[in-house]
Amino acid sequence: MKLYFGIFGLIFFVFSCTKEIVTTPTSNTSAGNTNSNTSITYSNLWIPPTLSGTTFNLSLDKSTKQFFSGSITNTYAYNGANFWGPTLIMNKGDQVQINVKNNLNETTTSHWHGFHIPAEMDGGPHQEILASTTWSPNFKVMNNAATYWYHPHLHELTAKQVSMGAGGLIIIKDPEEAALALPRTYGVDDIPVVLTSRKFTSTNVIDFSTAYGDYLLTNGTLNAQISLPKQVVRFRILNAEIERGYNLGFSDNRTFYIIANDGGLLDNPVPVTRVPLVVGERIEILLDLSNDALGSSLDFKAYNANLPQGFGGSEPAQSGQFGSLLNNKDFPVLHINVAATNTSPMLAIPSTLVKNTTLAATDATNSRMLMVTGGQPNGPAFSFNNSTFNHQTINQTVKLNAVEKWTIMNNNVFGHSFHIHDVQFKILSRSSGSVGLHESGWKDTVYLPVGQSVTIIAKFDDFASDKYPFMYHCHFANHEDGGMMGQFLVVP
Ligand SMILES: [Cu+2]
Repeated sequence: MKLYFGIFGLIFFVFSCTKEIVTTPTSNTSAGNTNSNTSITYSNLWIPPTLSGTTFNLSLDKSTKQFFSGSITNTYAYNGANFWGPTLIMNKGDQVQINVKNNLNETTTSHWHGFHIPAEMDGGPHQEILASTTWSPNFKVMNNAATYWYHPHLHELTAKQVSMGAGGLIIIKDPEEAALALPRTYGVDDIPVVLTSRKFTSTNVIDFSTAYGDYLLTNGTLNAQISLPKQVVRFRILNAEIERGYNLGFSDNRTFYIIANDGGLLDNPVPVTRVPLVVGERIEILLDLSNDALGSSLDFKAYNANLPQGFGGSEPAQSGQFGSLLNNKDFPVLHINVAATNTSPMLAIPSTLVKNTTLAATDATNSRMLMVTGGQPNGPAFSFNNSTFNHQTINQTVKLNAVEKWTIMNNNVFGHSFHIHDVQFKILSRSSGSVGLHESGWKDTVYLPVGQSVTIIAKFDDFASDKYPFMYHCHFANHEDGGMMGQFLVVP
């Protein structure tokens, strides 16, 4: 049996490695400074087009992308993209309308991840968009300037539709952010970096039944490279994976600066050389290229080898449901070529950003506890408090304007990524003893390591309804589809 799997694994590995990647005509070949023994053919990073204003028209369509030589790959994408969708740019305070046309032949939904909006506009599992119909939510943009995203959230089809490519970024702008000396020329010194990986069958069909991909897609681009000006640049990074976490850094181990978490800018830039990013989380970073030589290159990398058990993608297997060619190894996510400084360069890291209000444990008016359950071999799927998601079951009821502490305990078998709709929260404490400076800002998604608990605090203001619930769930789409999700009402 062992021999059989060994041979099978070897055949799978050799086969998978022989996929010939199709590159864009403008690509060039260069040896990255961490790949001196192998020459990688890069493709230019796809920068999603932008939509702005107060009316946004999205259509979710079947599409295709030529990832590899041979068969073209069927995908889902918004507005005619090959994979993924346009970046929506919104201003805080605007009343916006979004028209989402579903051109698939299956139901979908469209969730505005991180947004503080009424539950009936949230695009969760209850706001179904049937095939060939259009859903038109209308809401006021109340969130801080930061990077958010939209993606399907239909129960039991989220993993499939996200794996097929459905998703997009949302950038919110506000006056506080605009007043700071930060790079903000989209695609020039303000770069979207969406990380996800996919597994493909022998005929280049996306396999949406697995937790981990064999091939990294950065904005949907295989082996992505970008030319960046010799100055301070900003990355808006989203982990749009199914389960994989990332431990991000640069190939020369340089210091970079975290300036924003999921829901807004931090008080001050946080210098780091590595940062973990689990599924659904976003960070914005500043990368200082002003001292790099013109024409030099470096890699933005996932330092994913030898991470703790329970971190998504740390499993050693190279194939099978929880294996992939990228598991438990370091790999590049974006090759950077240093180009000429542009006309209005930012050349310094600001010392301060914004003054955030905060929530302290003493502000809490109520506490509740969630336990990660299930997920044992041959047992029921992962859940919270032994309650599998059911559309008709309200799991929690929160009073409007309550400030609540939620402790999520994970004395279970694997790590998770915990997301709450409606609110931005602060992480109060981790049982491991420390909340990282890199996660000290407003959050809507938090890493839940195995064997640990995390306590968060949030105010549930503005939107009460005795009819429309919000979701809380694991953001591993396969866990969420399996029922690791609950719903709460905010009541007057
Ligand atoms: Cu999970």
